[in-house]
Amino acid sequence: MPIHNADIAEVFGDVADLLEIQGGNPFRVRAYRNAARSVGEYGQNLRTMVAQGADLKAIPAIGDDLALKIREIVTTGSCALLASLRAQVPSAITALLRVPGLGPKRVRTLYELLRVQSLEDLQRAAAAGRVRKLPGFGTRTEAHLLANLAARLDKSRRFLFVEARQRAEPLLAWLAASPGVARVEVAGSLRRLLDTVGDIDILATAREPSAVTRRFVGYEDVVEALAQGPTRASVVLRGGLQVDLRVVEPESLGAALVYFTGSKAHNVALRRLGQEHGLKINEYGVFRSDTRIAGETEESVYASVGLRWIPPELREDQGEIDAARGAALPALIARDDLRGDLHAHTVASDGRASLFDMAHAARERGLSYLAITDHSKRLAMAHGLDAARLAAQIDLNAQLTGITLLKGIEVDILEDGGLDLPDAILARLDLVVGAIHSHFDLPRERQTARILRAMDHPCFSLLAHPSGRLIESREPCDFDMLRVVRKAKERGCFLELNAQPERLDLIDTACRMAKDHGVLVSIDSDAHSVAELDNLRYGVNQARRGWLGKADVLNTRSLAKLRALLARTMRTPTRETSESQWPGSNEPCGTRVQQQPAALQIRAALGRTRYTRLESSQ
Ligand code: DGT
Ligand code: CA
Ligand code: CA
Repeated sequence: MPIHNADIAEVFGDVADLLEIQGGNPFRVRAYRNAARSVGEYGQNLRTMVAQGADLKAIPAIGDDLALKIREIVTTGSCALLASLRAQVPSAITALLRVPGLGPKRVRTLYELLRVQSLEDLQRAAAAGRVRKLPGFGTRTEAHLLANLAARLDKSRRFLFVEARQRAEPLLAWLAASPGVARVEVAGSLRRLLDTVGDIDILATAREPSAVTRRFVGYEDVVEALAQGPTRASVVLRGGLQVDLRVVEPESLGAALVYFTGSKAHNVALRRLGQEHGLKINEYGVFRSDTRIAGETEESVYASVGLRWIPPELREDQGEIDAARGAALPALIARDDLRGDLHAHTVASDGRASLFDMAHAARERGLSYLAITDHSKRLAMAHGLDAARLAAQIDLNAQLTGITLLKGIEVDILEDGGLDLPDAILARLDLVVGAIHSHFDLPRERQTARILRAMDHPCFSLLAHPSGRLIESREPCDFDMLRVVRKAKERGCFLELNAQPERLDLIDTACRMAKDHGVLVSIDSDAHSVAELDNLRYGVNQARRGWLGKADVLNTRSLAKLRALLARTMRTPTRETSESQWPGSNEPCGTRVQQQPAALQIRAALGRTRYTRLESSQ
């Protein structure tokens, strides 16, 4: 079976997981993780590159050893290292890593101390109260695990949009190349650009339908044909994703597309509207008595009940039908509307490309500004940022044409809502991106208070990946989104829609809440490599699901307008400002920064009252 980039990425990811479970060298683990990511996002087909003898080391994060591994996987279809790791660690154990709340370290503890090897083992152990006694676990973690496991064991797996899209594209091309095929269209959640996809739905029209279903089950990636008939078939692809194909009559294509695009809730609402018009709407067409009055195109189906065509992203029965009747559908944002990106990393923190390379790549992608927002975590860097790095950014701006770099930071929001860097540094930046990277499981009241307090900081510009969720692997934090949106409105700051495919955070409904409150959303790549700048389009997908138009998005603004908006979020901290002010924040930074780590400084500077307020609000 031919190997795709995604397969190689999966092998490297599995190697990293297994090495980490075994307590392997963290650098080696990281090398495999980076390689997995890099290969997964690489634009060219590695199988072809190997066949052509191309230099695999041109791929970011791939050195000699990993290049050999890629060659091995492509030519033999397997990886000896992975096989030997698997022989040492029970295979079901990797499934444990996908349980929210379990990382390699905890999985290792579970395996070593309780011999837990599968989801079922874990459920038994947790139900018997044995998990809470392990080091690093507790009653609360155990309860979380039980809840997550129950959800996981009865719900079939969902796939990231990006993976489903990657698997679907070559399959669609394969079907489109079938003799006698006229149209091939994707439907279902994939067409609605949902962040996760349960299965792929495809519709086709063809002269000879059974020839298409035959060709479909013969696709190179099919591992199992679940059903095959003259007009429909279902298969499972390598990787476990199911695909349903239906071949329909051309005069029904529009009706079938509406039906199989869904969502179910949208269809139900549409059918009800049809009934009010004395019409029957199904996957074959729109009928009055037994006469077909529409169905060849989607437009004709919607028009039959007095509606404009509704973009698939909006078909969730969330008011889109009323909007389509009143000509009030939003003009949705498109990728080309974005003029810049306000969240990106470089080698100065955990990014993999230089400042220069990121700037060039952003310009190549049609962006006119890019905010460099490396992490605050390594405190030594705070000083680097202060001097060398800011200087480098300014120098680079002088050399660059066609793109402007903005000085930013991704600063950790500490457990108490303080920011992980001294105010004096923050106040010198163009924007401050605040993010939660720890204490994801605070109780709702405390989590909300923590975020609100961070946003109250006079230099706070943008709340990055607000919920902290990682799709299928970390649950969102529990906090009051409405209060956060209102705070953003009050402070004039912004919410991010992080475009990493496993984040897509804000979720669609939160985007809409922001829009309804007049809070601008920033669609950011959070790129850690040049290739990840292309994540922006996944963010745009999600924004469209959230009803956002060009005007609702911060980074559709020109640089001048953006600067003006950002400047308003950067108030010079002074002791006098009330509520949102930190004690001690108007100290000049110079000498103090050198004396002690920033976090200590901030903690020392924090007033006792604030702690009291946070605790008492619980
Ligand atoms: P997924 O696959 O879970 O990500 O979500 P969908 O929306 O792709 O759902 P799927 O694959 O089960 O079905 C595709 C579309 O077909 C769905 O969005 C609406 C339509 N559909 C499926 N079953 C029914 C049904 O029982 N009633 C109606 N009205 N529509 C259905
Ligand atoms: Ca589906
Ligand atoms: Ca389906």
